[in-house]
Amino acid sequence: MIVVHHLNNSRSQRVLWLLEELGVPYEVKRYERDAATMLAPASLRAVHPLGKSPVVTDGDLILAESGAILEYLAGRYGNGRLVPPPDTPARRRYVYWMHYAEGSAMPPLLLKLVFSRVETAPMPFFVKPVARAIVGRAYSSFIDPQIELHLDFMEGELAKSTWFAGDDFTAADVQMSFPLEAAASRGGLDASRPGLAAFLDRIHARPAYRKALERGGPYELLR
Ligand SMILES: N[C@@H](CCC(=O)N[C@@H](CS)C(=O)NCC(=O)O)C(=O)O
Repeated sequence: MIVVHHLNNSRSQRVLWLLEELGVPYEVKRYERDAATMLAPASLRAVHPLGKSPVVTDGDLILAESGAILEYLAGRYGNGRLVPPPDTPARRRYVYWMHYAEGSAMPPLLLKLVFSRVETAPMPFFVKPVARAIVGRAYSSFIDPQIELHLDFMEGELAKSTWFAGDDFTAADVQMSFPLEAAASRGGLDASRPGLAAFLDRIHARPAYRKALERGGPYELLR
């Protein structure tokens, strides 16, 4: 039996979603973030040394890293579904977006999260203005322009086809959902980018997405 080690409000939500799309049975083992640090509990390190989510176990296999997990599950259980045929333009786009989601789209969104925590962290009152100035500079000189650059790029790409790899929904759309949901939560993604907003509306309406929310519990991305 596949076990998804699921941390609340995290990337493992998209693993549940993919499994619902594939109609494959699975168990969910839940882990709760520490309320102060937002880190995963130490018990997740007993499953995988990094102690990050998602981790999936399937028999003797222990697999981390969401892109690798989605590739494994779609390849092993998909019978050709949700992955474009090899050596096609759609497959090349599929591979690109599978890597782009965590390799390029997430880093500036993660920086935004980290710097926003610095801004609100408890500190002596005389340090606060300095901290705010440093955070503001990081936002304006790098983080916000990078997020805008990526959002514009993704908006342009989604103007070419309904889904990221082409006209068919694939596991790459599942992988891309997390940076876009994170951008909607903390990166300024709104209706001014209609292609991306419509993508989010489309995925949120999918029955498998909704079923995965029922299995995973409340899902509210960190801001
Ligand atoms: N690139 C990894 C990132 C894994 C990751 O950082 N997961 C976050 C949840 S969204 C986590 O476990 N955070 C808690 C922690 O670092 O303790 C992936 O896509 O699986």
